Amino acid sequence: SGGSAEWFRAARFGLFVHFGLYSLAARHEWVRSREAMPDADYDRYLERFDPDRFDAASLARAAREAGMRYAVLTAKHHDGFCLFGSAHTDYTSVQAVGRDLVAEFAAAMRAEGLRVGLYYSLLDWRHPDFTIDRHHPLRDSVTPEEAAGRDMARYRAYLHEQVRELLTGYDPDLLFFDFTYPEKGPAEWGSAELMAMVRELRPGIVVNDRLGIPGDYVTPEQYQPDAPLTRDGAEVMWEACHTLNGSWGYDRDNHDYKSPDLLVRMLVQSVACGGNLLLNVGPTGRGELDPRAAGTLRAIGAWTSPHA
Ligand code: FUL
Repeated sequence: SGGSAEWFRAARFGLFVHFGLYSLAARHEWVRSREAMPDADYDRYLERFDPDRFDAASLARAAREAGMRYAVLTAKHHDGFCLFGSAHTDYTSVQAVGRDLVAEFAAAMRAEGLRVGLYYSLLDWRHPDFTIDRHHPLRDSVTPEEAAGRDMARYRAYLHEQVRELLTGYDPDLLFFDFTYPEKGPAEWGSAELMAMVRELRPGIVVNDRLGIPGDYVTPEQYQPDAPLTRDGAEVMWEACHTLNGSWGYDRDNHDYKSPDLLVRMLVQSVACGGNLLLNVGPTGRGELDPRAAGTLRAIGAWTSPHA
């Protein structure tokens, strides 16, 4: 950590943005795995992908007016689709629609004075070398021969090269890796080497703890700590991430929203316990905040900056 992470400790409140092809399905960001969709089925969303209402400037304004000081965008979620231009895959928003959404996002957030974070999924349900695992959508239909042809070392190289692209292309202030599970540990991701590369290319960057090795802060998910968090007796930086309605990706028919009042109390409790709150929105398939999400951010802003 060190002094360069001070902005993070002081920031208190950030916006998480889950946006990708799954936003078009409008039910859950895990839709591909949950419904065991083969590539051809999931490609329907790619064919229709047109984020004509993804307006990073208005997203940035909404975040600032809610009292947020940083924002984290899913540069690549588990489905493998990238919102940035990559020399290592065509499976990107740049190839699909000629738009680098990570670049748009980073510029817009900085213009509003917010720090820029990028979420990058370690899981990749599209990459041909990603090892079959219990979350993979094709887990039941892949033959042993196909699985045997997969080379995790090649995937690892891809992962490292893409993180390098994010670091050198967008100068993020924070990286949110996601995630490590018991049967796929730091060895699968080359976590130690990856972390060393990150620190070398961007000293002072803030990195979360989901590479399976210690990072700069810990990430309770959908769980609200009610006391400072400690590791080996010492307080650690933390950030609780929460959805508005239980889904990270846009979920059209889910009306189970947390009230602004509850969210403000969660923010207060995070601050009181020395942590941050990273509050998620899932823009629609066209890229805009739906009225419920936008209204929630405005209502929180009325509390954080009542005279704005
Ligand atoms: C989890 C992911 O599997 C969810 O889709 C979401 O991105 C959440 C923040 O992290 O581990």
